[in-house]
Amino acid sequence: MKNILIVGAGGQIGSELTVKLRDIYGKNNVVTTDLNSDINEKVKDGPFYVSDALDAKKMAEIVDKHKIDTIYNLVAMLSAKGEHNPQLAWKINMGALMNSLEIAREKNCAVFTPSSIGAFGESTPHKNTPQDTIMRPNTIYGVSKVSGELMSDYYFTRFGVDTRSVRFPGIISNVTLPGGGTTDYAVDIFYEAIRNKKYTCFLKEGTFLDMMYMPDAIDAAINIMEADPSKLIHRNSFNVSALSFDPEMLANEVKKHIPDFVMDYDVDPIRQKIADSWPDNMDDSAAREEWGWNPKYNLSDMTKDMIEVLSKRLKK
Ligand code: AKB
Repeated sequence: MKNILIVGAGGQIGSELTVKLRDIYGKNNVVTTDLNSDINEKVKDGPFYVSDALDAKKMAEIVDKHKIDTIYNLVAMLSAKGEHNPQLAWKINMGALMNSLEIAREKNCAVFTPSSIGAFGESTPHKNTPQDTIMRPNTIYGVSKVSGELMSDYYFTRFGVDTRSVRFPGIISNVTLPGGGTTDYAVDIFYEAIRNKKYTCFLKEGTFLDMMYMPDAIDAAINIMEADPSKLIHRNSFNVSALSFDPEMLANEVKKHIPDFVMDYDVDPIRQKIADSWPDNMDDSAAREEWGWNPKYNLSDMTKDMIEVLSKRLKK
C-alpha cells in the first residue's frame, strides 16, 4: 500500500488524479496540498493542507506525519503564462521540484513530476519526435521542464531516488480548467461551443500538436509509478502520445455534435510561436515497450465524452 502526497493538487491534473488515487489506495493514504483553499472540493475530501510548495519545511513535516513514500509534484506555471514572468516561472517550477527531490532523498520517497511537449524546441524533429532527441526549448517553461528531467535523472543515478516522469501533451479535461497554457484552446473550445456555439481560436489552422484526454493522462501518471523498475531503460522522461490534431480538425469533430458551431481565428503571436516550436506528434514506442503505455481515447471518443459531460454540467 502506498502513502501518497500530491503537491499542487488543486490544478488541472491534480483535481482528477486525487480522486483516482484515493479510489485505488484509500482516502487517508492520499494527502493533498495546494497554495489555495479555493479549489475543487474533492481534493479536500481527505487529508488536505494549504501549503506553498516552496516551503520545504512544511512539505517535510507533512511527509513525516503521513509516512509518505510517493510524491506527485504537479506544481507548474505553464508555457504562455511563464513568458509573462520568466523569473517567477523558474522559481516556482524548479523550486517545487527541488523541494520534492530533496525531501524524497532524505525520506526515501519515489517522485513523479510531469514533463511536457514543451521540453522540445524549434530544432527538435517535429514529426514522430523521437524519445531521445534534440531538446533546446524556446520558453522558460520548456527550460524548466528539460532541467527538471535532467535533475530527476541526476537524483536517480546519484542518490538512487526513484524518479519517473512522462512528457505530457496538451491535456483536455472537464473538471478543472488549465491556466496559461498554449494548448488551452483545445479545452476552451468545448466550453464556448456549448455556451455560445462559437469560438475564436488563438492558434492558426494547421497547427498540429499532441493532445490527450484526461483519463489517459491519469492512467499514464499512475501506471508509470506502478511499473516494474527492472524494465525501465528511460526514466525522466517518457514521450506519451494519444491524439494529434490541428484546430480545424477539432472544430469539425465538435460540429458533428453541435452542427451550427462556428470557429474563427484571432492568432496570438506569443502562443503561436510556442506551438510552432513543439512537436506535431511524438513517437511514444519507448513508453509502450518499457511500461505498457496504451491510451484509450481517440479524437472522436474524447470529443463525444467532453460534450456529453460538459453539456450536462453547463446547462444545469
Ligand atoms: C502548456 O500548453 O503549456 C501545457 C503543456 C503542453 O505542457 N498544456
